[in-house]
Amino acid sequence: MLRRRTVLKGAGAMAASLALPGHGFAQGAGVKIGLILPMTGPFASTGRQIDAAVRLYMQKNGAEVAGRKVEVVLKDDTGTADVTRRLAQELIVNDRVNVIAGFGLTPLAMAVGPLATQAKVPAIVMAAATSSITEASPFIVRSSFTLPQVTVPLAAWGAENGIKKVVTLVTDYGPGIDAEKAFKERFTASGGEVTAELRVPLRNPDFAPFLQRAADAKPDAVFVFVPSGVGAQFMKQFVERGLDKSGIQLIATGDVTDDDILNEMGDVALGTITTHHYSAAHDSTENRAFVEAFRKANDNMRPNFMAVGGYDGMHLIYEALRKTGGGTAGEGLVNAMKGMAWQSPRGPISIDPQTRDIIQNVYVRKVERVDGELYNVEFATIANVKDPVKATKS
Ligand code: VNL
Repeated sequence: MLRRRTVLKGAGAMAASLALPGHGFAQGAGVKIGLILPMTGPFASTGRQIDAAVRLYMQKNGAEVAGRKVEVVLKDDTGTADVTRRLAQELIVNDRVNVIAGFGLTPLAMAVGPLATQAKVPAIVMAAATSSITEASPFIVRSSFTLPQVTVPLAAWGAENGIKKVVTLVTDYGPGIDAEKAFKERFTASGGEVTAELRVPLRNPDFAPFLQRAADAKPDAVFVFVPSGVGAQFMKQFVERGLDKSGIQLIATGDVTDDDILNEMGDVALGTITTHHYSAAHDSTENRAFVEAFRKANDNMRPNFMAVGGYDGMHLIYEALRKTGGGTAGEGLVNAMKGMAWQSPRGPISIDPQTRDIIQNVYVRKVERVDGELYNVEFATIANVKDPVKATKS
């Protein structure tokens, strides 16, 4: 009750402040972007990657667009939805930001939907990947990906490559449930069978009991989704339970073999088949330049899929501002983003004008050792994939 009252009061204050003349239109005034990320807590690697990518984008493209200075205000939500909501509200009402961006996990993105709608402030989702997020507000535009988008191609690959029985093992919240559903639907449509569906808690996960159940079911493969950063612990327990020697194949979304932690996993990760929209090993001129500049600016850190979501999110904001001639009215910016298409380090991408979600290539990859380091090496491409959940609905 108390919390509800606070939010309502905040919304009132927001409406009042937005009614002030000149909001966002003062000639020569700066454009402010409120960047809300988990910079501490269990998902800090996501914050670190996106923050670094945002800074790199500005370093390469300048801190000015359409004659206006761009200023990023970074806030740490620690990965807690209540904090994300409070920070978004403060940024909109007190700092008068023109855009909010970031959102490391689904509950954090969901928490700002109503605020974005009330304040008419674009919210660029650079990380979170549950399909339904873009439906939480007409002001949400996504530069990351959706779990169904990257999972369906893996289910198809498995069915075409001799895998008949699968146990699914996912983190028990939005993106994991999306992945579980998408995998089962596509895999069973091709005659495959999902013999068990296991869900592991998001907070302090212990994979051991679930891995034991997966081993006991003796499937051809285990399909796994865990969020970025958690894959190393998963892989360690996979080995401890002896699953690497059980003949059960590991297939996963690229969140598991995250470029940020892949090298730490060691040889056990070799041969893992995954599908995803970005690999640091993606072979293109744009990506080689991106990886090199990112490493150089960040103590040799390798960019992962979170980084590319942040980098492309900044491109969306910059190009939308260029199209509006520096205008920062929320509707104008979102309209300018709809249908935008460009070459990302991940390959060609665009924003679906109907759903405000990203359309992109999904790659099938295998973990290999290249020049002494582990990489997700792409070997097949499924071009221009839309989020399949919303594609079916519309
Ligand atoms: C989410 C999806 C988060 C995929 C992730 O890492 C990820 C999410 C933090 O929507 O919460 O890899």
